[in-house]
Amino acid sequence: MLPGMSRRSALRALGAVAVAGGLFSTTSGPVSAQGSWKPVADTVREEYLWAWRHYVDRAFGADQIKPISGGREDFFAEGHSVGLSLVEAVDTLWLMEADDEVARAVRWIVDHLDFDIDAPFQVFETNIRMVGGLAAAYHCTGDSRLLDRAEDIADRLLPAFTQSPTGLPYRYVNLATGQVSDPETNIVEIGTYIAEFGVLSQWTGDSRYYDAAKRAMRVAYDNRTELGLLPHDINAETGRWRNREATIGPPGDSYYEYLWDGYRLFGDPDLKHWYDTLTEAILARQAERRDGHLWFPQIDAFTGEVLSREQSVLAGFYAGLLAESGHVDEGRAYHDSFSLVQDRFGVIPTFVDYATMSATRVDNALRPEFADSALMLWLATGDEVFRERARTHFENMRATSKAAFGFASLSDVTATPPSQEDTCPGYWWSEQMKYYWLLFSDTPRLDYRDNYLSTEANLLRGARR
Ligand code: IFL
Repeated sequence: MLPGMSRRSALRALGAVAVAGGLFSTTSGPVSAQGSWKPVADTVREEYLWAWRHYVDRAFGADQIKPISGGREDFFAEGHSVGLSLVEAVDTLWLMEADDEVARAVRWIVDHLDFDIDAPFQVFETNIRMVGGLAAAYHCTGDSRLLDRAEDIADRLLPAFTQSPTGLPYRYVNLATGQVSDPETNIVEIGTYIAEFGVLSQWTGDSRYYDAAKRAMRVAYDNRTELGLLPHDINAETGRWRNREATIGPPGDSYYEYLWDGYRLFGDPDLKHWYDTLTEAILARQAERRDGHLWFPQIDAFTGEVLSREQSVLAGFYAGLLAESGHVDEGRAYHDSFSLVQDRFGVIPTFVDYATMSATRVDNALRPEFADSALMLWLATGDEVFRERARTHFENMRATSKAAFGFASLSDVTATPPSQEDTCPGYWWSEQMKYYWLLFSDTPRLDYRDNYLSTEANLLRGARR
């Protein structure tokens, strides 16, 4: 059932109890009246536009604003900001119907964005953030100048693929010269292109993007171990594995995500077959139940031996991916596990060891994955518990990360109060605030039946203009 289609007569409200530091955990609360999510949506929008105004005033055109000092910082290359945060923000602003701000951002892109930069850019990050951000901006606004920019930057990334003997992309490419560097890569950085490159191929009629993305994914798949698993590190020049460890967290996560997404977007049966084969192996070999809770330890891809029971906060996305791809029970169970962590800490630490339920890395760089999978599970099931959990995630972020000029990463979620860092990653503008907005607003600008959000939450299908 798609929740955007049929409103429930009654919605369960968040039942909130305080945990350490005055934060909240999600409990099943009483049933409240229809429409109770609208104030939450309004608050999400207010907070987003508050942060946006600070970015416009203090850091417009910079990759990132420093939310505590109000300074600016580059992300891809020192001295070469490319407006990352505003590129990430366009489709979110558009979904929130902040049309003057969309126009402001588009004007900056058209007048100032220039990719002729003599510096190495990380191919994976540039794709998911810049190609994806510009493609989503085009999808939402229909302004063909944005598509031209997306094509320009994708063309500058292509040498990473075409100069590689295997088709696995190098990690870096110089945007001005096309010089490639660093073949020591991983399956995320070779396999997270097909959504952005695929829509570009679709929209421009140029198949080079799709073909390059798919070829790289195939190389990794063809090298799977006898257990049907993928180690996460690979050499782009030789196509050989560089390690033995399999993980559904980084740097493995979005390789699996894009197999499914490529199938969903383009109907390619190869991608579905690869996804199904690998997922079957992951569920059979890697899934572990502990005290009734589902987890995915790191294992040896050749023997199946458990190597580590640390769980990255980023692995939380996998709950949503499982649900989207038909494994709803497993997706729900994995989200339940992360919900326990959220309830324990308020804000999920970067790493927890689920065997001891302790934080093994106590920071959190405004990570959005728990909210991402809450949205995907809500779309798949219509169960209000996922909106409740996402609201807890939002309220706890608001309580801990809000700073003078924006929202800040946390250096220690276990401190009272949690300590902040003077940085706000670009994905904050694209991811969690958009997930919350889509969960709570019932916006007419999204087709809730048929849409697609990339790994960076760039909207590449489903905008209703
Ligand atoms: O860039 C973000 C994106 O979701 C991704 N990896 C990590 C980031 C957010 O945590 O694919």
